[in-house]
Amino acid sequence: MSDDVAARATAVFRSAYGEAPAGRWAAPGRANLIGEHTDYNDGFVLPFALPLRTVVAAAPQPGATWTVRSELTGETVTFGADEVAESGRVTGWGAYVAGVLWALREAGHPVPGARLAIASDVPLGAGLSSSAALEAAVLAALADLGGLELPAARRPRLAQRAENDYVGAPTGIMDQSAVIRCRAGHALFLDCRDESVEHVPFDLDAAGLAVLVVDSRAPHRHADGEYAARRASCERAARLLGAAALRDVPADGLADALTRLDDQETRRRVRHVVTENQRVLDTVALLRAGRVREIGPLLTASHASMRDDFEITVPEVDTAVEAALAAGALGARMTGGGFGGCVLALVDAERADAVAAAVTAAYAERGFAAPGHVTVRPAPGATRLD
Ligand code: GAF
Repeated sequence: MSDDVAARATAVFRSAYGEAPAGRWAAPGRANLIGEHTDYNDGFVLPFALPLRTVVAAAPQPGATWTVRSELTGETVTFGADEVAESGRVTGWGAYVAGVLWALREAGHPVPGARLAIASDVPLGAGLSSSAALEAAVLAALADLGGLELPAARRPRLAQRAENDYVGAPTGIMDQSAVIRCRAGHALFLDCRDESVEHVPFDLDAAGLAVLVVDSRAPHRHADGEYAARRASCERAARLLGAAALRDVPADGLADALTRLDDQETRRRVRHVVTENQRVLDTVALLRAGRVREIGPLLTASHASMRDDFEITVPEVDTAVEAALAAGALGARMTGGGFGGCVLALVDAERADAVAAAVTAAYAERGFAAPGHVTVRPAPGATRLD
């Protein structure tokens, strides 16, 4: 599939510009194994890269002009120095490209003009970080074309600036870190406060396991506003508790912290973040010890916390989780920002098809549109292909 998407990017480039690209760069989508809405609380996350990728084919062009063709829409967007001098000037999918240019220039990097063509296997709007994949692939292409000194560890903040300050989505650092820094066969244990990472082995094959990713196909309902509201609520709670961030409330200090908050909703939000950080640490400890099968209950507990305390799930994702567990999944949870998106289920490899069928049947019973599903292994992060 990935070879295919790379070939498609070349074909789009050739048809747009009538020549071969100078190179191709790929960045994956991601799933988050555990640690949801902890990143902007300076906490812990544990994502892994998916074998679904966005590929950018690119070549330099003279002057400060950038031209981008998208396979998906068939559109070509062109912008110049003015559009990337000020945030928000380009809208739609082109904003993710212009945002990366803007962030690079804001950070003082000279970026050469370029022609780009984009093809992707990462589904849009499924909560698998298609936007971070686009940002990371464009960033990799521009950094190489411009000969920029830009170590991988510094790239996520640049891509996040594109998303936060150019596009205007107030996301944390997880998605950009995942798509840039993940390694095949591993999950990325990221401390979102100092961006230190540990590549934790996540060897599903050795354990006879599979991760089934179910696309809930639930329409995103007010996801942007609800995300911003959750973030604001966490930041307010941290202020009330006199903490720099909710990361600073330890699990054994939770009960005391809850007594110091003034309303039930804020207490639920704080309880989710504090317990979720601890679940990430517990999951990492099990993975380090090679006890992959045993992480299931932590995944399921994370889902319950997102459903009951953080209140970011919807009936479709709850149905998928319940059906997967009833069909024998070792654990299951929604992954990503919420209000739709995907569910991941940890299953015995030979049960993957049966679990997927059970979820599909439960959907039919509830009258939901049929879900999508795919089994995945942890894949590599952003890279130059050729
Ligand atoms: C979205 C955001 F982009 C991430 O930063 C993160 O907050 C996630 O939702 C929730 O864990 O993917």
